[in-house]
Amino acid sequence: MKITNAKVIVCSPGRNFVTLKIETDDGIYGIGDATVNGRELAVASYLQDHLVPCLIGRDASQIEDIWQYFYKGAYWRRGPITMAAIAAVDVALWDIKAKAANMPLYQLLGGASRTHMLAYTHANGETIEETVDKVAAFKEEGWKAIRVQSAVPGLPVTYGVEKVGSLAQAEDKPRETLWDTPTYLRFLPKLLDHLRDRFGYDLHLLHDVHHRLTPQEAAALAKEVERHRLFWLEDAVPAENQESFRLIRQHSTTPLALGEVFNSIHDCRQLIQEQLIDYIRTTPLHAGGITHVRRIADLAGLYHIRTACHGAADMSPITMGAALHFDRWVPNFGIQEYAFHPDEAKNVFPHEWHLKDGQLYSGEKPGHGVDIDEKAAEKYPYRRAYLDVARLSDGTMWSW
Ligand code: KDG
Ligand code: MG
Repeated sequence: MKITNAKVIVCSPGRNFVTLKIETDDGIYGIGDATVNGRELAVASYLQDHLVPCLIGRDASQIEDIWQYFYKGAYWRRGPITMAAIAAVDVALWDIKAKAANMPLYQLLGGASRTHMLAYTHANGETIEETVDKVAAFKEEGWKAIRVQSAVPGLPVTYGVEKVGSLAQAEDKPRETLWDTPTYLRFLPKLLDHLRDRFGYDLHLLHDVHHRLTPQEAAALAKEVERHRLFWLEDAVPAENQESFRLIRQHSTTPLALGEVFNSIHDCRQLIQEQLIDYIRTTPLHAGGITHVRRIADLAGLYHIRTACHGAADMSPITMGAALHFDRWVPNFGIQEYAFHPDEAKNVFPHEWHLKDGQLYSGEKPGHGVDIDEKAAEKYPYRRAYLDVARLSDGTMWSW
């Protein structure tokens, strides 16, 4: 089965998405997501200008060889743009292979380890009361796990407290937000106190620190919130320095999650081998496709670490489809993040996966079960968009 054509489709149905569609000489096509939020055109060019010309004429069934060809052949290995581009090729090829085999993708990976996936979504409130109300509403809908973020009084904008699906779409330049660690550290335990008072302990609560703390601050926070028995504390510290997680680990038993920004197994090798985390958040998009995330998952499994694919709305419904087939198979599955896509995106990307009572289902259609309506995509041209940045009150740049 030869690759006859590959095209890059950039569209903005509510937010920007970059899609690769690979076509073959026997009429089967597959699609992969290459979206890197805020840097979409860089990865579109990487695909269009550098990978697509090398794809034409190749045997679409050689997924592993094509992965190695682009990874080793780049010479400049790893990095979010390279790995997202390779991921789009990889996911599209797995889609093609599964369609050719007339099987849902999870069957090709080794078959189902579970019928459906535990998922968590986001309760983001402007006030503690609003966050509590949103948690109550999600609980009522059947959600078993909820990420809780609340605006921190005194800070004009707080991470996560945004309209669903429209995170950070500033078009001219990044919005500058203010960060203050002591204010946040005083506030978060109060939010969690309210939530545990109201809902007890029979509900999984998660919280995303979004890379804002130092290891010492994170260790103190993780220790303080042990009493709230979180499902996890996410991205407590920027993780370039993997060994900094030792300090947090030595001081607390609060479960730790990270890895949504990682793009290869080397970004998390030490974290995994020293058992410094509990959940690894790499996705089949930013971490090199199904081919690479399954390697990360296998390494993690040796150390009792479970998977928790990033599922923000800034990855297209294709990534959710690929992740759910991966989740359906992976033996050491933990949880799947789910953030609601804008309605326009659901129309551009018809999909088989679905949500029911706070659980996710992969669907049974051959392939990963997500398609692209190219005519509909044309109605939503690309709009430049940026993620926020953060500064301290004296102007110092901070991690957002
Ligand atoms: O593009 C950045 C988002 O994907 C990120 O802010 C979302 O942290 C996130 C999460 O946990 O979903
Ligand atoms: Mg996160």
